[in-house]
Amino acid sequence: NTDLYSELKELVPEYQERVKKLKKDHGSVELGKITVDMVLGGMRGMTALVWLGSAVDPDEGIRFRGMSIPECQKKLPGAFTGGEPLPEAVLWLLLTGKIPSKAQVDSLSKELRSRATIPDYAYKAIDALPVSAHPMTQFTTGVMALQVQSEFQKAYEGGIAKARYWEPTYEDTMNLIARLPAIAAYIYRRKYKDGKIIPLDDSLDYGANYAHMLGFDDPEMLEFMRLYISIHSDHEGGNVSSHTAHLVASPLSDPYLAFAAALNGLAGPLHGLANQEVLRWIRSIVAEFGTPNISTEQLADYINKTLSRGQVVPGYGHGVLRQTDPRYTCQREFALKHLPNDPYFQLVSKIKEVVPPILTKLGKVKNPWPNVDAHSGVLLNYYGLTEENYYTVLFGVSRSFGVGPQLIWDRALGMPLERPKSVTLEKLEQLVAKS
Ligand code: AMX
Repeated sequence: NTDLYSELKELVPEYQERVKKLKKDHGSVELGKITVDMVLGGMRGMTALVWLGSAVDPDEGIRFRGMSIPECQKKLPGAFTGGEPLPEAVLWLLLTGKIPSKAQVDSLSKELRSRATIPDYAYKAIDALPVSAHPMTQFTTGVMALQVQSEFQKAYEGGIAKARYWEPTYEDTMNLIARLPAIAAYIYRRKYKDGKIIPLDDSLDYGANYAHMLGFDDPEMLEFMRLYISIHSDHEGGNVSSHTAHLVASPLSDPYLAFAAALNGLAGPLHGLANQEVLRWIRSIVAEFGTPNISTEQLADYINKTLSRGQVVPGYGHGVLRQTDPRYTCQREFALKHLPNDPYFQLVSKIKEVVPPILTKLGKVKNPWPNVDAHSGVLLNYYGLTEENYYTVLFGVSRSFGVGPQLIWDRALGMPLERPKSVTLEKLEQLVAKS
């Protein structure tokens, strides 16, 4: 079966049954304690969400439906034998839990291309903003304009039954994913190039097409883009962008509304904007010393200077991870293969040696190791995508591959409106006094 919708339709009753059984037979099983630290500490470690597509192990990092990044690289179809996983393959895997064949992936590529028509008013909505607007502001605006075509909203107004909510959610999600690259590429070309739209190439897969529409045709860049989208797709459900999408969709806001909200969370410097901050910080090091070729001592001084200004070292640390992010490692492997002599890559390698002991010495940083954002910028910079303020848009396009499938499952599984309990500070003090 090469049709993703039919494949999903077959799975829905089985998953619904599993959720029903969990609720009926085990609804009152306790999963852990809630401490004051958790309530005051951004809910770290609190098991509070179900997320089907992926899970993050603190030491081993992300697994997509149980598969590590190296396993995905081995088992998911690429554009050519031995190539990086195609984002379409990751989408199929996240949605169905099954490894797709090349024929299934090719069919999905085609389906996404066929859905990629952009209404003119979406470009006009972006044009209404000054070119100086941050690319993420322009991106959210474009996504909000696409919302006008929401199938879910139309179906809801038409009185669709609850059991069928997931069907227009699927339509919206696939349309949204399909249309993001053209919107995102338009923003890039408007802000940094001649403003002319490069049309979709019917012979290219999703990742390659996005690079092509941005204006890049080097096969190595196309391949990096496939890897980039695949590894940035999903990172379980509690991170700000994923959790935001799930929360905002929970009162039955459609996927466009939910995803635009997710993008606004991704645009925060402690989350997705960190990739922009990393390259900017690396450039500031190079500007300070006049060269990327600096000694370990010079680098340590600069890191300490950053910290003494009360700033964080961007690209280091994580809310869940406690080891080097495998998304960092696979980008490093890509760089070692394709650009081992690039001076910026060599500086990134040096930073990885010097930062962790310094952060560890602070005594408060739970994870001194690099995350995904510590690496992506130098690779993009090498291939000519040098405008770091654009980087979070690439992350945003990719994140739709993880958030979208979960929104479909949220509706298929009848997930309710999300509404945790808050307490006042006085109430918290009373509760503590009683214990
Ligand atoms: N540089 C300096 N200080 C850091 C640090 C870093 N890279 N990472 C953590 N710390 C500090 C925190 O600011 C906090 O200090 P405080 O107690 O004075 O407020 C202390 O260490 C404890 O923080 P933590 O429990 O280790 O981290 P967290 O779960 O609260 O936050 C994160 C995680 C990612 C926000 C944090 O590590 C950070 O700010 N990193 C830099 C920004 C970054 O790279 N973000 C991208 C993360 C991945 C992503 O979402 N794309």
